[in-house]
Amino acid sequence: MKKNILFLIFNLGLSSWVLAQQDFNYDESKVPDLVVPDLFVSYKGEIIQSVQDWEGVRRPEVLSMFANQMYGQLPVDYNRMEFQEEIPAENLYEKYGDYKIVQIKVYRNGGVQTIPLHIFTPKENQGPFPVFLLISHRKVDRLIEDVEDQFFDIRQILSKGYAAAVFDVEYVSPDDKERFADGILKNLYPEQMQMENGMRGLSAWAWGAMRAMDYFEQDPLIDPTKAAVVGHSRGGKASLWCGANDPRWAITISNESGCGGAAISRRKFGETVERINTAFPYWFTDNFNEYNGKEETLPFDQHQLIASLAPRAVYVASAMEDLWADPKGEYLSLQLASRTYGEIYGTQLDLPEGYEFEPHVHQVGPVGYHLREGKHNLISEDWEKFLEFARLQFGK
Ligand code: GTR
Repeated sequence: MKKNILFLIFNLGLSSWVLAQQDFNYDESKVPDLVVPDLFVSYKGEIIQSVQDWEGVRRPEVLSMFANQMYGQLPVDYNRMEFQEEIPAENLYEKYGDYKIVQIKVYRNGGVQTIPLHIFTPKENQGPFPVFLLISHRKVDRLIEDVEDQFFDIRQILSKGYAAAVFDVEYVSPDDKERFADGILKNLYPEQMQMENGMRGLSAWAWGAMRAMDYFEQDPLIDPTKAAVVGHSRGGKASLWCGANDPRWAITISNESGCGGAAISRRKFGETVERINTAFPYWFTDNFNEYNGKEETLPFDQHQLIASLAPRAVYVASAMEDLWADPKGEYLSLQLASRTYGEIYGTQLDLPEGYEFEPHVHQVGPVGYHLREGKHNLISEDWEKFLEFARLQFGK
């Protein structure tokens, strides 16, 4: 009986959520003409042509605008950090690799935050191994307990010679409207909570991935120069923000990150800025509310976040049934951003201009994209393509 009531409540919740999603635009003919800020004209009106202009002027000013108006600050100061390695009693992946948990302890102004980082390294060959780090908003213990799980496809990653690492955002900033400050915001950076452009959930998760990279840099089994940061959906928004700010990541991967991630905000297709700020007020900094219903006034768009990753490698993935995340907007963003590789760094990429709404894959030098069949999720098919992309980048 209790089970039935719970089931009913769950379904009512789910159907009202689905109904709420129906109120948004999915009609391409109602999408405004694509007029987005120019990648290569600075806020002062200077024309950006060289690597020096790009790295010295444009990229930093755009990233600081994103920090002040959207994602919030990414403080990088702390007093010290410690790493404590533990070998778990059970390793369900014994056949494929070794398993350890590293407790990352970060200290600042008398506060401390402990983040468990789970790392699997391949059995075959010797390290140092290239590594994939997943920013997970799903419970990591459950992902690891289920050997068949695809969201964090440990078996596939290990079999292809990569290390697989993951942390649960719960230990950095819980993915919860009420509790999001119960992590680094309370323990390490309380002053950020008072700031209108202060750190919130997504920046905190990006910060967590950076601390994992700090650990990789001193583990002899990991090759930190061959590291990919991956996130799905809300995690994909954080992985893009992390990769854009931290050049240590050779590859940045966003899976179905949609609004606030890879998708162009000005298209207002599927999820909108107002809707995301209302449903998830703790993901973005307070200033982002200024743009509710006014996407055209944003001083940037998401293609500029992706462009900030150049010349490093970037991969964007979409799913056909995931209209809420605007697959076409995700692709257009990548396609526009790819100009940076050509015009600034001299690597002409020629990603196709048109967008066919059928499954396709484009992997052109340091830029990759796929649209697969199916729903919003991270599955083995996505990992397979990410691993192939990494092989092309690293030659392994
Ligand atoms: C949705 C949200 C999206 C996306 C997604 C997810 O409810 O509207 O922006 O982040 O959650 O993380 O799966």
